[in-house]
Order: sequence, then C-alpha cells, then structure tokens
Amino acid sequence: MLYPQSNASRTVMDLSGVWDFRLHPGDAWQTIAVPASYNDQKADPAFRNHVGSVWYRTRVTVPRLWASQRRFLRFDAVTHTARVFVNGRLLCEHKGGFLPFEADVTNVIAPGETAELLVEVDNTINHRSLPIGNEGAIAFFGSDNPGIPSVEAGKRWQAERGINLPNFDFFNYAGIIRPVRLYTVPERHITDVTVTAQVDGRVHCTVQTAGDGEVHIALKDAAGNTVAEGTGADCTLQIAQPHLWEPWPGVPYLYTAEITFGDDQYDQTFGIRSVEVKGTQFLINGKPFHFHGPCKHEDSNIHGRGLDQVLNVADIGLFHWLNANAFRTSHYPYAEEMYALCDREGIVIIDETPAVGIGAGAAHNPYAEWGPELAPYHAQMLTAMIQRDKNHPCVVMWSLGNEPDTEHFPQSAYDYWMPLYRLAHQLDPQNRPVTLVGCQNDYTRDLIIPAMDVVCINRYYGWYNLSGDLEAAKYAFRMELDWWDQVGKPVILSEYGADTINGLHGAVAEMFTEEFQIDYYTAMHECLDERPYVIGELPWNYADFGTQPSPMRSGGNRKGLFTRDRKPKMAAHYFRQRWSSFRK
Ligand code: BDP
Repeated sequence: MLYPQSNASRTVMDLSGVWDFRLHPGDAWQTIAVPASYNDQKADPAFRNHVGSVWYRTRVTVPRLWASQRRFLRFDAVTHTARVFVNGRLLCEHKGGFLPFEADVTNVIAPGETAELLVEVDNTINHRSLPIGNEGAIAFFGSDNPGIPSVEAGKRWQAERGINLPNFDFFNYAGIIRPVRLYTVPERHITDVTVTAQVDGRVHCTVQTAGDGEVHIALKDAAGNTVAEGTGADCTLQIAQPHLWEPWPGVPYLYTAEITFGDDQYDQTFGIRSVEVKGTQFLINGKPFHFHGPCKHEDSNIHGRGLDQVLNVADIGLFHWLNANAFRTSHYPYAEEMYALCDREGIVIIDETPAVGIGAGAAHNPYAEWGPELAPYHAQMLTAMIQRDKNHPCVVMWSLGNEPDTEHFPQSAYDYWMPLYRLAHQLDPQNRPVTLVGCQNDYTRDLIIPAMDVVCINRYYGWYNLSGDLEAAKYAFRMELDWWDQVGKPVILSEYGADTINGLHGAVAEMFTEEFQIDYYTAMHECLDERPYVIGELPWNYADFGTQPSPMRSGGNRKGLFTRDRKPKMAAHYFRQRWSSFRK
C-alpha cells in the first residue's frame, strides 16, 4: 500500500488533532489526541486499564475543490481492531494494530459535505490475535498462583472481570496510534510501485495502476537530476556510475523514481544496495556487515505507542551518538515515517511482524491448538508488512516473529514457521534474508531456528538464567555458541540485557546497578568477540519502556541503555565507546 503523498497530482489532508472519545457507548464525549495511545492521556485507571472497545469521533469536510478526484481515507495503524463508520454507516473493518488500511470514500462523502467519522477501536488480544493475549489470565509473568485455591475458578473470575493480560512484555497500548488521512488521487491513478535495484545500476520498476494508460518513469539522483528515463509499467532502466546506499557511517544515497501516469504522479524513493547471506557472513554491497544497535520499542511517556516524529528524530540521533548502525523493530512493524527516516540516516532495520507471545513458555503444544486459525492471519500480517516496506533500502531482513516456543514441540514449530519463511522469500521482490527470533531454550532440540537464513537468538545468561553469576553465564553462553558454530550460519545476538535502575550504584556490582549492567555486557562481549560467525549484537533495550505491572517490573522494563526519557545510563556510554571502534 503506497504511503500518501502530496504533489502536483495528489493532496493529503491530515486528520490529526483533538477528537471526541468515550470508553463506553453511553458515556459523555471527552477529548483525546490523535495520533497517540489513549491509555495515558488521562490520569484515570479506566483509561489505562481499559479492555474492549472504545469510540473515537470527529468531523471531516471534503473540499469542493476535490470534486474531480478519487478520495481515500487511510489509517496508518489502529490497535488492534477497527470498525470505521461514516455518518453511522459501516465503511470498513480491520484487524491488526500495526499495519495500515484504507477505504475509498469517493461515493461516501460528497464534495462540500461534512461527515461524521466514528471509529470503534478494540484492544482485545487473545490466542487468535497478534500479538497474543491471555484472556482471563490470572497473573502476568511468573506466578500463576493467585492465592485462590482453584486456579480454574480464578481464571473464570478474571475472565468475567474482563481482564486481558498480554502474553508479551510491553504494555498493551491502544488506540489510533498513527496518522489518519484523507487523500486524493486522479481517477486513473498509480496503485503500487515496486523498485528493485542492482549495484551495477540496473533499476527495475513495476507500476500498478487503476485504469489504462502509459507509465513514464524518470529516475532522479539526490540533486534532482534525471539520470535515467523510460516508459512502461514494467521496465528496467540503467543508471551509469550509481551511488550505492551505504549504512551509516557510509552515505545512505537515495534516488527517486518519479512515476507519471496520465494526470497522476508518484515519487518513490529507493536506494541501490545489495543484501546477501554468504556462509557465515551478512553482506551489504558485497561487504561483511556487522549489526550493532539496541532493539527498540515504540514507547514514550504520555504518547504510549503513538507516532512522535520529534522522538523518532531524537532517537536516531542518539543511535548515531551510540555509534549504532541497526535495530530490530521489536515486536511489530513500526510507523512508516521511521523507515523513511532510517533510509535517510543509514540505519539498518530488521523488520518484525507482530507475532510475539506465540507459545512463549506454553506447557502445551500451541501450534496444534492455535495454528489452524492463527497461521493464515499471521501470513496476512507478514504479507501486509512486506507489501508496505518492500521498497525501503534500510530494511535488510524480515523477522517472522519473536520468541515462540520452538523447544517443546520442535516439529510442529517447524511446520508452523517454515511456510511463513517460504512465503516471505516468495513475496519479497528483493528476496531479503529471513529470520525468526528464538528464545532462551534447549537449543539442541530446535529445528526451526537453525533453518533460518540468519540465526537470531535472545539470551539472558547472567540475568534470567544463572542470575548475577557472570562467570557461570559466560561458561553457558560459550557452550551454546560452540553449538551454533557447528550449524554454520551467521548468528546475531538479537536480545541480551539486564534491568538497571538509573542512579542505583554499587562499588561491588550487584544486579540492577548501573555497574552490573556494564559488567554483564562486558562478560557477554568477551564471548561474542572471539567468534567471527557472530555478526551482530542488539542489546535489549534502547530505552526503558512501559509494561504491565508485575513483581518483575519496576516502573516498566528497565533494561534500557537510556531511561524512558532518553537520559543515558552508564551502559550507554560504555556502548558508545565500544561501538566507536566498530566504525569503518
Ligand atoms: C525477551 C522478550 C522481550 C522482553 C525481554 C525481557 O523478547 O520482549 O522484554 O525478554 O524480559 O524474552 O526484558
């Protein structure tokens, strides 16, 4: 789905602002800002802890000037399920909180008309949604013992109360979290663009259109000069002496394909770079690439998971400060603006579906139970993500999901994930490598993680495992790394970290102190640095972030290198120093 664009042929009306909002149908309307999660906008537990539907309302006027254009209403992300009504009539429905959807409203709202837009937003998560939720669960993390003699009775009671606990470690922020826009296109218009570029300067463009006509493509360099031109909806052009898109600190050079079709125009940015896994190396433009940068969340004070461009620019600025070059969009596709920013800033992205919580720690076989319903939906989310992000040079790998249980029922895990792996390869016009992020488990039983193009493992030796004993942690981690060495694939440590309360210190480093966080990372790096097939380190997490309350969490997850308001902990300085020597 194309990102909305304002140009000589198209117009965008951004509907961001203060909308009407209510938690229940009979309530009085209150104010709420869009885009943002609603949870933290009022100091009210009813907002923070709401489970189920809420209602958003605004009014929208279609300018008469737009009479000759087709008009679409686009939602970039509504968490997790949306039903959109115009003047009381259902316009469209969408399930999947981190990917866009749109509807043609040309014949729904007339030019000059003011219409009421009502959006019912449901944050319910369950075993059929992504991410996964535990409806009626008793306790998040750790104890499943509510102190109620019958666990089943406790669960029924919680279910009746509408308790819905995430099967994942981030707050279930909800609402209209990304922009809502009305946009126009000419009657005959461009509906999709796919660009693939080779490092020798060959650029292949495929353009889909609504209506017939001739497609013209002009490739512009960064200064706006035309460097190649051609005609046809499926054509290959040649750029002489191409500038490559290089990850930071190289130059992330961007070209633009200026596509015209009748009265319509669309400008598609692209980069020329290659991505390839060869042996135990990950090559970008034929050169071994080392991924280093903390995993992120879309998370901040008050906004929750709402798009905040100031925050995004500041975060990527801090990535440069850290000498980082990559991150993983743990644990869902991020706002499209972030990818556009990383294209420009040269920060490499591992793009992850919202498949988190599938069978993490499940004592039963989640695949047999959930697979038939979940798998097609999962495939749909993967498809929508690749379709949305396929042209971004910053995206160099797809992640099918995070930390499923791949140990207890290894064959059924393989049968669930392998078709998704194949689908990703089949769908991606650039055929990027594909991975699945594995959790700490008995890796010797795992069938699916070793089958990925790159082995991504989340490990907490010294924190959740062998807690506080860093010598033992190194012993166990080295033992595991030796095992992966035999597999012969590139390995990324895709999460590792220690909760750290900023300002807590100790001359003798103990867990939760800033000193321990550094000792922990130093110990892990001793193990990583001796192994050339380890091609990446993605500490968990860039910044402290909001979670469900739990005895395991103190004001959220505190594994950030930065605090939630982006102040560096000592470990941020440590990484800045470490990664400065990785600059090439
Ligand atoms: C990993 C999860 C991540 C958690 C992290 C933690 O992938 O979402 O936040 O552990 O516990 O297992 O800090």
